[in-house]
Amino acid sequence: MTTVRIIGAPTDYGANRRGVDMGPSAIRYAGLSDQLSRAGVEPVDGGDLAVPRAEERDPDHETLPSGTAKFLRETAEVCTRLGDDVADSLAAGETPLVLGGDHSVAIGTLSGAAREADLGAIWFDAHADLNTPETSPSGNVHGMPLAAALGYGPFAEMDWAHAPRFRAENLVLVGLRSVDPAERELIAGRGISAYTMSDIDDRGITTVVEEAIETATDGVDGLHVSLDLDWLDPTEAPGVGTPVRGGVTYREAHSAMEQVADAGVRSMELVEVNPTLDSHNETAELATELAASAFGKTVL
Ligand code: HAR
Ligand code: MN
Ligand code: MN
Ligand code: MN
Repeated sequence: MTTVRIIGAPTDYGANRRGVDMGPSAIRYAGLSDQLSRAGVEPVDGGDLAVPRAEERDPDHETLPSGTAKFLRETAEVCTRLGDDVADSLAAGETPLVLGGDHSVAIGTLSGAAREADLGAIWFDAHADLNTPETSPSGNVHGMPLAAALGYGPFAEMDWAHAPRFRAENLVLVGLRSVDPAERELIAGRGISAYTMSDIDDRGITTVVEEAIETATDGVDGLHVSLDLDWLDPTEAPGVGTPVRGGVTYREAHSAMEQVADAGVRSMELVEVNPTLDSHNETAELATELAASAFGKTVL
């Protein structure tokens, strides 16, 4: 039986709106372990990483020669420990499931998951998360994890940020509807596969995800699934910090997760759940249901 190791990473360093640090509690409270058991995997909860509250940290954001990345030192510190935990879990034969926290935690997940294996990733997100400190409109690191993992811009000098065996050729973005100009250039210039919401409208979720799996898994050892809950339409997932209208439906999201379950998930993360913006914890509940689908839960 597959063991899924739950690793909480309760950060909100990477986002403007506070409260996403409560994501791991909200997701657990919504019944994650039960859902995973029903999916036929064995959940093991490793608890949360220690993450100092932002208020206790230096409010001076690290200014790099070429731009700003808020709380970059803190992000580096958490992601380094998270990367080690993810790598240890994989080495023990488990499937790590990281609970964010804001999407900057993906820097840690990817660096750990791509340490001993060639990694492909599908990024289910309204956003491209490809900004560098020099191109970011906000300075928020949750808009930068993919640029960090791939070593773009000033991240080239930051070894902690790299995912050593993860290449742009095996990255696929799915569900885009908010992309900054510099991100658009990187997608075109670095050969990153990307599907917008219009592609899903035109071709259907099944075809898009089928192609995404093919590209992400081509020639690699395993698949990472990064699920930013703002991928879904805000009517389904209101409890996220940066909602963008026009996202996927409840059923499209499940269908996509059922497809990745068939492909096999080596590591996964659920990020950007902000229970303070939610009603009755529904976004966390949705996250648990989608994780169960991704780990093979079926109706019959
Ligand atoms: N692209 C914008 C920025 O870099 C917004 C990032 C939005 N945040 C996320 N990422 N939730 O998926 O500031
Ligand atoms: Mn994101
Ligand atoms: Mn997003
Ligand atoms: Mn480098």
